[in-house]
Amino acid sequence: MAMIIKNGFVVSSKETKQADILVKNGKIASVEENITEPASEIIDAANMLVMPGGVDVHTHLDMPFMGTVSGDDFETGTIAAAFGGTTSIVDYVIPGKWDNLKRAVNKWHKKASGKAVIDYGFHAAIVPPVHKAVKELDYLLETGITSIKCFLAYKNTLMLDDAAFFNLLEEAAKRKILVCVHAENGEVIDYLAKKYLKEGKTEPVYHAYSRPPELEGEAVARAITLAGIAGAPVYFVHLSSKQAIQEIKQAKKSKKKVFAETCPQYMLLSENKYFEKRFKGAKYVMSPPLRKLKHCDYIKKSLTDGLIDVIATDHCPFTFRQKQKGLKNFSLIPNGIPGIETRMPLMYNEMVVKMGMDLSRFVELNCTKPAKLFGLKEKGDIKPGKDADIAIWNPDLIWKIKKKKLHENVDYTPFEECVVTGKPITVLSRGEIIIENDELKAKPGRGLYIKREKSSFS
Ligand code: DUC
Ligand code: ZN
Ligand code: ZN
Repeated sequence: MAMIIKNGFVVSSKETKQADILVKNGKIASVEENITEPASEIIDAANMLVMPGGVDVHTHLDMPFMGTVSGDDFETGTIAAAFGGTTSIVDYVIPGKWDNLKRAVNKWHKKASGKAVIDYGFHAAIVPPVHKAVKELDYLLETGITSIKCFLAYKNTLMLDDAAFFNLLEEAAKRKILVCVHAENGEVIDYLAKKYLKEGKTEPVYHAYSRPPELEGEAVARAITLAGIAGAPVYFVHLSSKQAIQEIKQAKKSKKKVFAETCPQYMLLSENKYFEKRFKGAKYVMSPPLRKLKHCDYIKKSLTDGLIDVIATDHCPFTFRQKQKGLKNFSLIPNGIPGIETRMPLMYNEMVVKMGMDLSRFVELNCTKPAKLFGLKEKGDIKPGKDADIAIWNPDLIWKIKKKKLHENVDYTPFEECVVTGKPITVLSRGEIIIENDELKAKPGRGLYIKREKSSFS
C-alpha cells in the first residue's frame, strides 16, 4: 500500500517547497500539496526538511590495505551510513596482487551481499599490470561497473605510470567509462618519504610533509592534459588543495569534461592535527593529507563557485591500534579515516547553517550530482519515478558528534566534539523505514546491488 510523508519542506535539487510525498512500491509517486489518497502509513514531517538520502560515491569497506583491513564491513559501514542520512554508496573494488578484475568483483559481491542495509554499487580500481585489466573493461560494463579508478600515487603497489594511465584513458574513452583519479605525484612522494625517514624524521606529520599540495596540483594538471589528448572525461577524487582546485578551475573554464570531488575533512580539519601528542596525529593520516587552513577556506569557497561537483567521504577507517603499525615509520601508518556517518550532518551544518547556502545546492553536491555522474539513475533526488530514498531532518536539532554515539566500527571519529545543527531523524530506503528515532529498523542484507548506468557526464 501507499505511504504519505506529510507537511514537510521538501528539498529537491531544484527547489524547496512545502509538500506531501506519495510513496508507492518503493518509488516516489508524486510530490504535491495536500495529497489525500488513502495510505497505510502516514509520516508527519511538519517543521522537518524532507531531503533525498545521501549518495556517497567514495567508500572503502572491508578493504585490505597497507597490511591490514579497513574496519567497517558492508554491515557496520552501511548501518553507519544510514544513521547519517546516506542511502546509497559506491565502494571501490581493489584487486589483490593475484586477482583479475572478475575475481576481485566477485570478492566484493561476497563482502556485500547479506550484509548491506542500503543499496550499493561498485567502482573498480585498475592496478598494474594494466594490459590485462584492459581486456576486462567490457566485463566491468556488463556487470554494472561504469567507472574505474587510477592511482597516480602509492608507488610499487597501486600506482600507474603515465603510459599505463594514458592507455587506460584511451580505452575508457572508447567505452564511455568514467575515469576516477587519485592525483598525487607518487614518484616524488616516494622520494621525499625515503629522505625524511633517512633523516630520522618518522612522526605522523612527515606523512603530510612528504605529500605537499604542489604534488597534488601537478598530478591534477598532468591528468587533465593526458585525458584531454585521450578524449576521456576525468573525475578527481578527494581533492585537498588550492593548487588542485585551481587546475580544475582552468580546465572547467576551457569547457573540459573534468569533475571534482572533495570530502568534509579537507574543509573542516587542518594540518595541525598531525601534531597531537603521543602518536595521536596518526589518527588523521590519510592521502592526500590534511592541509593548512588556507586550503580548507579555498575549498569551502569553491563549493559556492561551482568548482566542486561532489562531496564524498573516502571512508576508510582504521583503529588507533591499526595505526600503530607506523609508530616508528609514518609511511607504514594505514592511510584513512572514518566519515561515512558524519558527512551529511557536517556538510549541512557547514554549507547551510554556517555559509547560508541554498538547500538545493547542498542536495546537489551530496545527493544529485554524485548519482548522475555515476549512473545511479533511481537515486539522488526527490521527484516522481525516483526510489523513495528519503531522509527526514530536524533542521534545528543541535548536537555534539561523539564517537560513542556513532555506529562506525572504529574507536574514534576525527570530528569528536564538533557541534552541529541539523540531524536526519527518519531515513527511508526504497520506501522502507530503515532508521527511526535513532534506532535501526532494517535487517542486514536488504540492501541491493545497483547495476549502474554509464555516466551522464554533466
Ligand atoms: N586514501 C586514503 O587515505 N585511504 C584509502 C585510499 C586513499 O587513497
Ligand atoms: Zn585515493
Ligand atoms: Zn579512496
